[in-house]
Parts: sequence; C-alpha cells; structure tokens
Amino acid sequence: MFGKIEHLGIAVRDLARANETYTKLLGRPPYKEEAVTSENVTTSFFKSGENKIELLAATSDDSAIAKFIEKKGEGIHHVAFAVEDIHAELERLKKEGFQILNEQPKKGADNKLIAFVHPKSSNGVLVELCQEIAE
Ligand code: CMX
Repeated sequence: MFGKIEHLGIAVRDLARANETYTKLLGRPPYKEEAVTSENVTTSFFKSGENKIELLAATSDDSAIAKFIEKKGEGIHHVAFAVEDIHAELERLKKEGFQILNEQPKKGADNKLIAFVHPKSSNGVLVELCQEIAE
C-alpha cells in the first residue's frame, strides 16, 4: 500500500549554495548529506515539521539530475511515496500499466530501497517508491 509522501526531491545546480538557501528558508540546516554513487548525485535532507525535502545535485554529466536541469532548469524533480512492500507495489503498478524504471529496487539515499515510475506514466511527475531498509 502507498503511505505518506516520504519526501520531495528538488534538483539543484550547486548543493552547497542550495543548502544555504534552504537553511535560510526553513530556519534549520540539513540533518544529513549523502552521496549516492549509483545515481551520480549528492544529496542533502531537510526537515520541515514532519516532512522531508531532499536536495539533489549531479556529480556527473550523465546523471539524471544533470539531464533534468539541462532540459527544465532547477526545480521539483520527484515526489517520493513511502511503501511497506516495494516489490508488491512494483508488481501492482506493472499490472496497472505504469512504466517502471527499475526491474529491481535499489539502495537509495537515507537507508531506503527505491524504484521509479516514468513521469510519462504519471502525468509528468517522476514518482519514487521508498521502502525503509530494516536495521
Ligand atoms: N520529472 C518530469 N519529467 C521528466 C523528469 C522528471 N524528473 N525527468 C525527465 N522528464 C521528462 C523529460 O523532460 C522528457 O520529456 P519530453 O519528452 O517531453 O521532452 C522525458 O521525460 C524524457 O524521458 P526519457 O527520454 O525516457 O529519459 P531521460 O533520459 O530524460 O530520463 C528518466 C528521464 C525519468 C527516465 C530518468 O531521469 C530516470 O531514470 N530517473 C530515475 C532515477 C533518478 O531520477 N535518479 C536521481 C535521483 C536519485 C535519488 O532520489 O536518490
């Protein structure tokens, strides 16, 4: 089952400068910075109440974030939903006709298993599924 919105992902050109901006905006610094080498990104995470914002910057030109910024500029890149059973949800979405971007979920930032639905399947929004990895 889909649960809460786990976080919003925002594509930025320069993570350090965006961290300064979002620290001023939200009134607190990021609680975590993490490189995700498999995705060629560096990330930082902010809390706003119970909600999370992830800033993502590309670490290489072939990163999804670099391509996104080149086409669309900086801005909201994805909406991530918490799921309890990512494999079951991917099967369900496939049967519903969504284009899934990962045959198998992979390890993403913030100790999560992640997988994506192509934005063309979901009205122009890149959807991420996130399952907490048990400690
Ligand atoms: N939101 C909305 N639309 C997007 C998009 C996004 N994030 N990224 C690309 N698009 C649009 C493009 O603008 C383009 O639209 P037009 O055809 O109208 O020009 C279309 O999708 C392109 O699709 P494509 O040719 O299939 O592929 P791209 O090479 O542009 O890659 C995508 C797009 C979504 C398949 C790729 O970015 C991907 O696999 N994303 C999942 C992984 C990812 O985003 N990783 C980074 C975050 C990791 C993390 O959260 O830790």
